[in-house]
Amino acid sequence: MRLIKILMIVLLSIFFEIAFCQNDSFSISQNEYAGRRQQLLSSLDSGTVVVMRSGDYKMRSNDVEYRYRQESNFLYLTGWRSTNRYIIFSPAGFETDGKRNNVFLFTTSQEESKQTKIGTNEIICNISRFQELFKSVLTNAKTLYISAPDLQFVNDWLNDKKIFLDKNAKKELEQRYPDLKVKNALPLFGKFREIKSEAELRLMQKSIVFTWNGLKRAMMDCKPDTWEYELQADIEYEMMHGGADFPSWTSIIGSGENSLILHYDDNRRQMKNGDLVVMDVGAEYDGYACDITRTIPVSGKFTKAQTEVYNIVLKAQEEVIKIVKPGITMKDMDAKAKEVIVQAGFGKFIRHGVTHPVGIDVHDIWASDTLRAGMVMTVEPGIYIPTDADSIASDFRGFGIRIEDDVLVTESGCEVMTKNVPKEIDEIERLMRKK
Ligand SMILES: [Mn+2]
Repeated sequence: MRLIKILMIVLLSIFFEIAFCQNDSFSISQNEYAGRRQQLLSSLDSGTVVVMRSGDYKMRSNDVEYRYRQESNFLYLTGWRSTNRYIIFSPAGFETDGKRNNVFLFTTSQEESKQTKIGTNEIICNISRFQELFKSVLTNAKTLYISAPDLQFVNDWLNDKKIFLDKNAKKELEQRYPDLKVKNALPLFGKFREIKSEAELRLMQKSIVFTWNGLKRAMMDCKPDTWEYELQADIEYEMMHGGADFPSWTSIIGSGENSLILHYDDNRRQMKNGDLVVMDVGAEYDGYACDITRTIPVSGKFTKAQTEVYNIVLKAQEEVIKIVKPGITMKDMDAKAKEVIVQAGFGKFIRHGVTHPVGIDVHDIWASDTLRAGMVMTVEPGIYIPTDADSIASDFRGFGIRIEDDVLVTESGCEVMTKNVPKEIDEIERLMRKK
């Protein structure tokens, strides 16, 4: 009996190991994180030090915090998901515990220390050693780059005083180390983060699948008298059921005149026959976002005026996607969308740019706005016609239409990562008939 029990435990642990590894193949590997740290390190001049702190908890209301989200660059370099962590990069190196190290990772977690695979020039230290090591590393540094998400602007409105915590910290450091220049670390990361690895693309593709499942559920559920929050629930149900961390931002479900408000997220309106509803949503899966918008008719059928405007937006989107390839700029993309919409006579109803990068952040960071293979960005033209637009026939007024896909730049052109999410009018109407 005992032997069988032991055998069972062994078999079960092998099974879990396999299950865990399979799950892991979607995640960013420890090697990839270590590679990213080495890449950043080797891009730095020898007199440079980079210091980074993790993100902090943010208060929602008395004693209640928002769910924790790691600061994006910290996440990019470690995969760690906790607050009160630090990293120091020192290309010159510093002798610690009998060897010269260039990267110092600070944590209190045994688990993180055990799981994190470090290179020969890296060391994991307890947080209690941070101040001592930081001071030592700074003694010979010329430039210090800081990523300090908690040192931000504070408005002391009682004394009518604006307090810039990061500027004050910088001033004090520069006084203490007269040869030191303190700079913001943010611009260091764009050139690495802008190119997505295979593993990153797999995670984004996962987030797209859950978001698409949600949009499909919402399209099939939508009818007159449905509330906006019901569609939000449909979409977020599929995201969370799929294992997403959370929606990457508060889902935007804007119907009727709410479709004209770009960042409307109250989602409290009951939808009426004849309305359009803009759904701008994206899951965050294992740290990676996607960003998809679909605009659908609440009744299940677009009106004639809605069809006309919708097809102009769709054409603008298709024309932009056609020109996407390495060497093209974001400005070129904007110009192309504008050209199509202006030609159709709706130029004055453009309200936003046609693209932004997507990745760890839903509005991700790039170092340059010229496209390179491996970049992912949205293509999202929109037309928004206010109710008082008296230059245009009345059945064209009072609605907004946006269509948004996520596009990967390839060597020869591009690939629409969200291509399975229907956007042709007949595809949407067909799906909405399937209740
Ligand atoms: Mn977007």
